[in-house]
Amino acid sequence: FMATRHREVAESESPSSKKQKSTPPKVALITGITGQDGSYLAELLLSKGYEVHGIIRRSSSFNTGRIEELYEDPHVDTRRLFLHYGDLTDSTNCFEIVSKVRPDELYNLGAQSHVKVSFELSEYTADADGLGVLRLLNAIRSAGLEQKTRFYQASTSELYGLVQEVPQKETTPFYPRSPYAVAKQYAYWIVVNYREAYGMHASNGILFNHESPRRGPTFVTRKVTRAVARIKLGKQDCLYMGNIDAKRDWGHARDYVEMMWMMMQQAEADDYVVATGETNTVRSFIELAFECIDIKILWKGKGVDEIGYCAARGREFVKIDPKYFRPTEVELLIGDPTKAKVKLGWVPKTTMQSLCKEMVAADIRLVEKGDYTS
Ligand code: NDP
Ligand code: GDR
Repeated sequence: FMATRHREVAESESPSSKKQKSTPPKVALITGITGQDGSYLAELLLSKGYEVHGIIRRSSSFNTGRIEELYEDPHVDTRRLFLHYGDLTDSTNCFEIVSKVRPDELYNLGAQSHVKVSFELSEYTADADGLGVLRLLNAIRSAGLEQKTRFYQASTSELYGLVQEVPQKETTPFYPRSPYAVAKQYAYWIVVNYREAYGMHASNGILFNHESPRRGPTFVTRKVTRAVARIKLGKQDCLYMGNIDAKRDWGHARDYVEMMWMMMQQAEADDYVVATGETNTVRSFIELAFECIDIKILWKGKGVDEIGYCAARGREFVKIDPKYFRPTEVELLIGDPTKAKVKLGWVPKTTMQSLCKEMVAADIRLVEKGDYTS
């Protein structure tokens, strides 16, 4: 049903291509609108009065669950959300959408975003996450929009990879540790290069990990909170994990998309770290999530034999499965968001504790409803 509706949307004419009335709304184009960040950003921009265009991929099953609430009937004249089929690996498609939509702001959030998967899909990841950015920048130029369209690139703390300096800030050298991060390094520099070469308003948001109840279920936080919910409701016995000693600077996706928008409102394009400035181990996130369902996790054993158990319940809940280890790991991420604080007024609003509680509660509701797909 949604797929049919999307086709109608993609083929219909949008207000930006019609004759404008009085003050036209700002027009934004979001790649990756069906993802975690894309859905929060679309909500934010719609709430600010933008006309929002999103690129969605053709899929054999629905991939629009996160933006279902925002969907508007294509036959309603006042609608402000428009969806287009597209893919960052298709240059012609990128050009056609950019030249048709003529966005004031283009947010490039689309990517094969899973670090572990990038070791298996290395070439595809390079194409979509690296060259995809070049395709969009060239589309803006070819459409003659380089002085109109502002560009946001979803850069990442994964660029820092092997620790060179802590906390990590805009000037910290990059040392990418995965095909994903290497592709994102190309993306980062092509954005800087087009800014310098062609005077484009193109910015990199170097965002540290950010999570939410909408986080994909194979990323670590959501994998844990979903498992905790399923264990509480008797749908799962044990949680199998990879490297639980990795440390991450976790924030909330809803807070972070505001910073994307803030970067685009600055007179000058620039690159910013967005982070909370606090770091925690995967192990402590697991402990916190289990605490939400009154299970105190203790640890015994070492390495792949380590086990998380609860003495009071006399049961084991967490085990290590080396299949989740990565060929090269990023052990420690902790960001210094001083520049974003000073120039953008960034204040991280959500602690890891409240984020974890919110995610566990949301997953319990989903499991209670019998929803295993989200
Ligand atoms: P998600 O994985 O949730 O969403 C990725 C989005 O990209 C989805 O909409 C996906 O579509 C789309 N996509 C994937 N491949 C392509 C392609 N070839 N062409 C067009 N679209 C594609 O990621 P997040 O929302 O978490 O992250 C958003 C961006 O920010 C990504 O670029 C990610 O690498 C980056 N980032 C994320 C961080 C985080 O902690 N979340 C931190 C730093 C950077 P579909 O739904 O069809 O799969
Ligand atoms: P990351 O996120 O690789 O930081 O990339 P992820 O949640 O996948 O991993 C975080 C850390 O947890 C360790 N880990 C596990 N990870 C997963 N997915 N599954 C497990 O079972 C598991 N066990 C331990 C990982 O080894 C890692 O150290 C995310 C993505 O959103 C990227 O797109 C983004 O650029 C970065 O965050 C910033």
